[in-house]
Amino acid sequence: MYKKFSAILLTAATAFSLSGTAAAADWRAWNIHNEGHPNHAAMDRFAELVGEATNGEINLEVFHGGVLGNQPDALEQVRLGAIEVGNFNLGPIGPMVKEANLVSLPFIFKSVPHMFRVLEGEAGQAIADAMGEAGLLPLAWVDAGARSFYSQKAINTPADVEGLKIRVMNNDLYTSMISAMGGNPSPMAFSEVQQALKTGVVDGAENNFPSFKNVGHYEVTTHYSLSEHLIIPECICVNTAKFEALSPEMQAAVRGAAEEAALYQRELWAVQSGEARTEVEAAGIKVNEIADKGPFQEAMVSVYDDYLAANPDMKELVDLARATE
Ligand code: GTR
Repeated sequence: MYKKFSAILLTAATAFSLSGTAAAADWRAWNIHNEGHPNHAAMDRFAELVGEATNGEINLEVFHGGVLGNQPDALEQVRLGAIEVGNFNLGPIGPMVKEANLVSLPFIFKSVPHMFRVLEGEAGQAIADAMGEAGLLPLAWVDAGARSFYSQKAINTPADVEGLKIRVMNNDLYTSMISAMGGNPSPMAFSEVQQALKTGVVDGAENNFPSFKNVGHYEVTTHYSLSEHLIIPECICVNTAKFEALSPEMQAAVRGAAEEAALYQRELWAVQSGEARTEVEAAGIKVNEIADKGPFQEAMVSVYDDYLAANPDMKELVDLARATE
């Protein structure tokens, strides 16, 4: 009898907690992108899916366009739990979570599918665990294509970068990367890059086609050179403590929503990155293929040597990535 009663109570409690009648939690999500970028649509979809999967118990509001702060600041906010969720690039996570720096080593991945295979393997698990411990639990990985250089001239060899002031994201690996080619690295927030390109504060930057297009960098440069030197994944990440405070059912609901939103993002990315390229070319951007990326890769040998000398414990992850087919 007692057993039956408690079972009924438990069922009622479950129904209650998933019915939307329990106090709903308001969560905020950070996103850097504006409308028209695949991640803008994917994050809106994530918010809808979270609402559906949790029966409204988690009400997720997405703040697009970086209005909650620049990326390094927003990362700290999520780690602290002041913002619950974010769509983050792993580049600026490297200075906070050493393992995440694997993906910021130039040319570490052979292709985007290779990058995903590495993330799905042991190396990806090590990165996810370390991020979770740092307060930034990745729920799903999303596609950010490959990053290439753009400026007022075509870049075909590392020598073409010599003397150029190139904006990079906040991570010492990127400053080393530019310095190794004889360029002058300039770490800067994404929101400042268009103006910096326009006024000549920097001579160039590097990014994928959707970001190059979405924030108007193509309006203030002339050449996009397909160096594809970095293939950096992004995540839908959540504050670890807030996620772990959820019931197992709610955790599964939120994770499931992130996984579905990430699949949607990858589909959008596949289509819209091609469209972004077509659009910037139609607007006058000259896109040049780089027939031989060998000289760029050779220029990165010193970046790897210095990085691994300072971080010998990262060798295992580098070897794992390289050994992944
Ligand atoms: C974009 C990325 C953003 C941000 C930006 C940048 O491709 O999606 O999260 O990292 O690049 O260059 O700062």
